[in-house]
Amino acid sequence: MHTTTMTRVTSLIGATLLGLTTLQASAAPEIPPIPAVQGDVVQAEGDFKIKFSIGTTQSGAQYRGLEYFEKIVEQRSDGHIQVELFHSAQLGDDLQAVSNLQSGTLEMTAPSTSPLVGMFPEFAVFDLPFLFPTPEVADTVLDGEIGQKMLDDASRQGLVAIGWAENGYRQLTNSATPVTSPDDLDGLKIRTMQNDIHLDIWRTLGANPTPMSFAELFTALEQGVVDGQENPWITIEASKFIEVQDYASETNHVYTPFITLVSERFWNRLPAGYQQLVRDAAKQMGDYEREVSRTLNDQIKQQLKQSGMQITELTPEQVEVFQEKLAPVYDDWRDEIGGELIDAIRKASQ
Ligand code: KDG
Repeated sequence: MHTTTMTRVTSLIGATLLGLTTLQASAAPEIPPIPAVQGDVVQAEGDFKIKFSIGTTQSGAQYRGLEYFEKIVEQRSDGHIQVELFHSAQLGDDLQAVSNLQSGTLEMTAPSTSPLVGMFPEFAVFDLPFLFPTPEVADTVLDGEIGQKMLDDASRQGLVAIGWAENGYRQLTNSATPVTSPDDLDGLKIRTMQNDIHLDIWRTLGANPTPMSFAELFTALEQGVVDGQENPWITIEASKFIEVQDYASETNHVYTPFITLVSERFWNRLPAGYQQLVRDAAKQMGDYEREVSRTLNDQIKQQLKQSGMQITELTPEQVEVFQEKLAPVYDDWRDEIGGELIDAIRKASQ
């Protein structure tokens, strides 16, 4: 092929590539900027270091929240508290990070509540399917009396629970088939969090669930150990599951919160002024993280579609089929979780 056509072809390819990247770039999610720090500098004795480690990746909404937390604490302590952030389970997955807090080798983490149900059975209420009809109802419950009591009750076993943030509504993905009804799940190997209610949910729907740490999930999907998994769109995108999952169904089947935990050993060393500062910063982090999570949720779903993931948006009738099939899960767990708590949360949804 002689040169002129060569250059024309290459410039053509160049142009298309440029077009694509700008499309991708133009589709880049608009993340709410990290807010300015509110509040005065807190005067207190001593210098401290906080290592704050999470299991989700650096490009997720949760890590943005941590960056805001770091900014608040360092500015309002006038540098006397230094914060170092870790992501992608660099300092251990949810359960390892929690035990590092108990032993005092790590100062803070913010896991999902689901893997902690073994330690805090009351958290199981959050794993009940279709419990929170909207994120706002979740906020009402978590920021209200119920949420505060749960934080107080979870401040034991060497931990201090100081706030909530949002992992979000979970969506099913898999590498085998589009899923529009429970019948399509027959025999599908689905990874769940290490949580008996989630195992019950996917067994009840007819799938073949396997509990597994989040840190092992991508490799298990890549190697076909499991066919599918379920997480919020932001986590699906940030964890690059599109590389190993072709299909997704917008099930919104469970709303998972993150809980902000501090090592009690570290907490007891902090002067009261700095304890209040860390508590305030955790609240502001949670509110900002929720804003990022909700702003990104639909944008990320569109971006996954643009990038080739086949997403099924279930009709209300199709969602109802899942809800009816999962109704027995409430009977299975009512006594263990406590009917009073379930009814109180359901009341908050009315
Ligand atoms: O640290 C990340 C975890 O909290 C993890 O639980 C995320 O939702 C998650 C999952 O599927 O494990």
